[in-house]
Amino acid sequence: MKSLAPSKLELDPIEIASRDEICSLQLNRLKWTLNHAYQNVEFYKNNFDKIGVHPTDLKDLEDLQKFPFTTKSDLRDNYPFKMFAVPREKISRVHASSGTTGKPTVVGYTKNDLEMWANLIQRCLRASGMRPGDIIHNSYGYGLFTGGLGIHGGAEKMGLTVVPISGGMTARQVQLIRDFGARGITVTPSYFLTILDEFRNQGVDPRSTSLEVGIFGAEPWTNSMREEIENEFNIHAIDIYGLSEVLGPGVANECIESKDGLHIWEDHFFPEIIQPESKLPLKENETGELVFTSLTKEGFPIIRYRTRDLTKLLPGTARTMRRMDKIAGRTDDMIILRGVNIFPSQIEEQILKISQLSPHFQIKLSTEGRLDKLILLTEPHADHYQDVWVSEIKKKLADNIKSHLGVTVDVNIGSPGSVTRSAGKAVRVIDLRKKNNYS
Ligand code: DLL
Repeated sequence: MKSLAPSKLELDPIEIASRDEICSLQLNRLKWTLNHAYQNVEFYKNNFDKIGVHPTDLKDLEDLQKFPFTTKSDLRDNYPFKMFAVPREKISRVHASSGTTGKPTVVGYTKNDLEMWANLIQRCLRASGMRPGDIIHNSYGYGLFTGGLGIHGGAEKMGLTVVPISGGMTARQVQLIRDFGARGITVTPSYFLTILDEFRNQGVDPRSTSLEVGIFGAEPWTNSMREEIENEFNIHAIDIYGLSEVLGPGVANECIESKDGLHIWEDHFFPEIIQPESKLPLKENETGELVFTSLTKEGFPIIRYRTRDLTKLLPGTARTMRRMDKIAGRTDDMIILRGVNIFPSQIEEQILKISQLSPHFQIKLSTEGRLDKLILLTEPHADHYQDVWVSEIKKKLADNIKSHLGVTVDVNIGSPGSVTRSAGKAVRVIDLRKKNNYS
């Protein structure tokens, strides 16, 4: 595959500035943010006062550790608009995360915030190999979810031609990718696999399209999945990360020339990694929960937000800004099966080692007697389907999971197409033990 990396001249100078320059910008912006939040959001004022910290206590970047964390339930308690730091009339747009339980989390953006978001998406698209004039097929959902409109704003600003198709209507997705000749696609990796199936259903070789780059995020995906997608489609598969509470897509992005983790746009977000139980800070290269503080947001500043995402911080490579490793999973996605901790991404890796199996899967947890049970639903590739080897493959996958993850699971191989598909984020785990579903 040819190199699509931008030249140094195309980058924002801060992307490759010295660490000193980045840190000094962060310190100034952090001071501004703490003050802005304290003066304008009652929640932050009360939260800081409760433990006796004041924005003026921040003298260097480490001092941020003195300030309290913010959690999802804090945002819910302040539903809908109480976390806004500007009068409601200054908020140009709201987004909300659906949330499987209780109230959604509402976030708001001023005109300047939307401008900053568009600039960062532009940075992400450029790092992913897109160039002004390209066509981008945007299959992230439009609406309250930040994926569709977030990408859209930055793509237009960059001078791309945007196809705002959103999720769903899979046959139409294939038709428009082919008819319009998109160079890039933005979509969840699981929905992209569904699009891949549709190419095959229509008898079209997925390697024959104009697509060169896929920018995948909104859910965890492994490097094994990258390999699978890059081989099947002959494209570059690039990771984009973000969350509504901090921005939406565009908090961090991989660079096409290195594909070695996601560079965090540190001029706008300050990352920390903490040990989730003790909440103590961890060092570079130590895996824990990712925590973010915004540095420039006006409408919805966020201080030390506990994302629940598990990763580690790494030094810069293609950019001087630090990287985060691919997300291993979420603290609330972790399955504890008979005392063993498992993430769906570890199961994904084992499935992808077996060439006859498709990458679609779902995990069902139930209780049998006193024991918890994990049933793994998978399916073969349509063109590999032969009854004769199903029991052999079942055993192979169960054995691999047992030896790599240390748990016994029941593997169920259905017919091709039997695993439920989604047009956005995949629902990987159905937990019947607690009688509620989460993804
Ligand atoms: O998913 C924003 C987004 C849209 C990101 C499109 C990338 C592309 P939320 O719905 O608030 O926002 O969900 C945020 O999704 O805390 C992670 O658990 C997960 N997530 C997002 N990107 C990635 C990624 C959007 N690249 C939550 N890898 C986050 C793994 C991701 N997980």
